[in-house]
Amino acid sequence: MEQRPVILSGIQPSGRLTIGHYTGALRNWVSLQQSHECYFMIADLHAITVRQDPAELRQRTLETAALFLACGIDPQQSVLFVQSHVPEHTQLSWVLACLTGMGECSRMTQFKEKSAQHRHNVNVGLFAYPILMAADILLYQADLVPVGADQKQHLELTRNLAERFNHYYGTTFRVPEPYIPPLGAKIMSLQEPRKKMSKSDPNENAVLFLTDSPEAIRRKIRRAVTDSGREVRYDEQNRPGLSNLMVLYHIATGKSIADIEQEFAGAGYAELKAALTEALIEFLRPIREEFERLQRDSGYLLSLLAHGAERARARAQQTLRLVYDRMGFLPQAPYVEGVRIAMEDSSHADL
Ligand code: ATP
Ligand code: LTN
Repeated sequence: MEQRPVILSGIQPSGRLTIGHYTGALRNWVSLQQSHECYFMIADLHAITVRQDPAELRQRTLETAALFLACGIDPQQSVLFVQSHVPEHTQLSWVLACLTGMGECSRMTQFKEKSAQHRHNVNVGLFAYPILMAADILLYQADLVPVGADQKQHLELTRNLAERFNHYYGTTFRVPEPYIPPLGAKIMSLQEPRKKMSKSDPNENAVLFLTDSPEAIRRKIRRAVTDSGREVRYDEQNRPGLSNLMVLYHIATGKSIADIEQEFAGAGYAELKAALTEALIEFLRPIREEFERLQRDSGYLLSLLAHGAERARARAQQTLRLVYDRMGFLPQAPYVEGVRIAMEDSSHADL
């Protein structure tokens, strides 16, 4: 059988997923899953780099799985799994940590931002976050990693670590390429359009969740901050608020930016907002309905994740074995009953 190129990507279950997760990640996962062998992961180990309530984390993990499916991930085609179910991720992460310079981690933008945001909990996990991410990717020998623009720097570190390992120990890892969509790689906050839309924003009106009701969508788009001016013309630099809404309209309708400009020629922001509201309501409705249906069937979700972990682990184990061998770790011989081991002979045997 022809080998398809491999994809790995992940999302943390650290909150409700937003339209940003859809455009930056999920939408591209769905469109690539037919032509690639895909591993889609719920990154729960990454989520604990900031404090999580245990009951909530458990619930969010299942919710995230339900949303992956509701957005169109097909479990017949793609492997869907939870990161902590595959212990090889943390094992490879340690090996890679021993190849990473302190400076490489401390210069990561996400680390700088998160350590400023969580000043009272700047932990070693937050610092080593991108090393675990590199392990996630390299374990699966991924060719392509579809992510939003904010993850580009982490992907560069991953590529450097793969090349470094290959250089010291012989070719072991595929060096992955990022896949960052040309439009929608960074959906901005509806309230502060120069800031990324983030699931942990305390201002609910700034964030469009994939599970928002029509009423919530109406309210949030009505209140969305736009820029001065009247004309509907895409200009990310000078009119980030308007441009963000145009990208959302593109996502919800499939229309190109040029067609959108033409559609609203002579009209103003109010018309765009009205059309966008209706388009988003219709676009998100089937996702929300499917999500609600799946939510009621946690047994199904759990068994799907168990099967996914088994399939993911089969691939991860192969890479880890190779890595351990290349590093010079002594292979563990099988224990055979009846063969005396040194300890039994020694005078300390019964200590
Ligand atoms: P946090 O919980 O710290 O806000 P996050 O939401 O950025 O984190 P993840 O949940 O792990 O982090 O994000 C998963 C994927 O979604 C990544 O590929 C990320 O780039 C993408 N993504 C997240 N927010 C956006 C956004 N506003 N626009 C585009 N892509 C996004
Ligand atoms: N750090 C990513 C989530 C993530 C990921 C990965 C993405 C964890 N492991 C592996 C791609 C590949 C983020 O978006 N915050």
